[in-house]
Amino acid sequence: MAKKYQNFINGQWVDARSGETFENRNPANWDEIVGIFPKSGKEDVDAAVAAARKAFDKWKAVPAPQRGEIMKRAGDLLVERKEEIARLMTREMGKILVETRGDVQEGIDTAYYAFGEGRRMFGRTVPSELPNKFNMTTRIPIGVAGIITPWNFPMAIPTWKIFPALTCGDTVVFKPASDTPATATVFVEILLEAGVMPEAINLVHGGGSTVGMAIVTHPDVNMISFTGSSAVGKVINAAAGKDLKRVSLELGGKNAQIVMDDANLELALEGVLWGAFGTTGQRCTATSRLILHEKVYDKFLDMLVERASKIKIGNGLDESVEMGPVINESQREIIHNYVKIGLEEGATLVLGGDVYEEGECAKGWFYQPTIFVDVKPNMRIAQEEIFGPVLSVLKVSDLDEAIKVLNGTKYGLSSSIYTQDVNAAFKAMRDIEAGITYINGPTIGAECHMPFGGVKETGNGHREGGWSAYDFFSEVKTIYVDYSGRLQRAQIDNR
Ligand code: UN1
Repeated sequence: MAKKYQNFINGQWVDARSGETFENRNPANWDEIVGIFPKSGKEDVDAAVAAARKAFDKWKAVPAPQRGEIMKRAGDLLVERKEEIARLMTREMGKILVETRGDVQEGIDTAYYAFGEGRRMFGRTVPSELPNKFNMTTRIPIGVAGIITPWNFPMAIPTWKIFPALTCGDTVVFKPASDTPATATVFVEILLEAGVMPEAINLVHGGGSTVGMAIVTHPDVNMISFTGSSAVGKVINAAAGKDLKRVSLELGGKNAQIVMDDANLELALEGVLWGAFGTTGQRCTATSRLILHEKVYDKFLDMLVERASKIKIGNGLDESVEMGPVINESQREIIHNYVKIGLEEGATLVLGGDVYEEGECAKGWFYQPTIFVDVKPNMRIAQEEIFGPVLSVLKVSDLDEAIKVLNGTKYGLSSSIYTQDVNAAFKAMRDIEAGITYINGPTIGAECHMPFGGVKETGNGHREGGWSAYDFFSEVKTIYVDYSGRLQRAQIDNR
């Protein structure tokens, strides 16, 4: 009998009001049900928002350092339960254990950052233009935060948003992806055990168009933090914009790794294998384009195909496996459809290009590591986010062309260049249009205390991670204290 999970609303574990449920299955073995979850609707969101709204005054009155200590305890509990959560996450969304452990670790790191931030949240003191007057800024909480998260980082991404929101004094309504509701539930259990005021954290399971949109359009939700596709991000931004909600969007990418002719090719090879096929290519930061200098093109391609063809595919719970399944059947169809599009556009497949159904893998949604060459910059497989283990290789003749090709998409999240030439590296750092640039490292591997986000259609200018998340989840208040004992008119009495 599969485990039955519930929503957490107004301090209680409850079913959806409608009583409806949905199943969550293992993408490596579709026969295995991970859990049964409430299929919630607007009425559940209304109850969750009402609870979060009511809790706001009390939660924001808890001193920030104390809120930070609660996040620290949550981090300690994540440490204790790291292995158990990693195993659950692998069963729930398929990525290999090494990576699900890393995902939990990212949550731990984010918790410990929050612990420190609870004692910082700096404002500024600034001189006044008038005598006997004191100017300063402080950070104040905003209210109810609507948090909508994807399935590819089921622990890390919720922690990126919820730890800063709670540390800043906001209360939360959290809708995790319906492909990864179990990991999200464990996170909420941990927050409660750590001492978060129960009504301050509300969990509502269900679909994006129902639960997600009910959160986005609810008049009592003050801000939305969403990670997902650019298409959905635009819908959310438009809907939330009507009520002037604050919105942070972390959207698609078409990240590229450049390999110059002077690069350390072994290092660049390790980088692209990890960037393109890690997490089965299902990261916003995944390397989906490889831009190769013509002088190393043939050699590097041989090295790459040789290594990529040996990637061991299978159930991520097996420690020897290097690449797990993709998240679900419809995503696998999207990936396969892109392979057909690539072939129709005239690109050449040099590896993979089909589903993978050896042995036990026939029970899951596996796809072969896939590499296209002869890709032209304007092809759809070089422009659109595929979110799977598909790499498009492009040939260029110099650095300027490499950067031009890299910049030539509507996205701008992560980017990478392998070169030993310091001049080329600095030119790339300046000219690449992306929120994140790695020199001699792959496009994946962001650290939780650094700003994370992208330019162009990857987002709307906000950054997650580090101090920038605290800027998003709090508002600046400007304070003037006049201790002159008389009316002092700025711009007038001092002129
Ligand atoms: C994502 O793909 O949505 O840099 C987040 C990385 C991870 C986070 C990825 N630390 O790849």
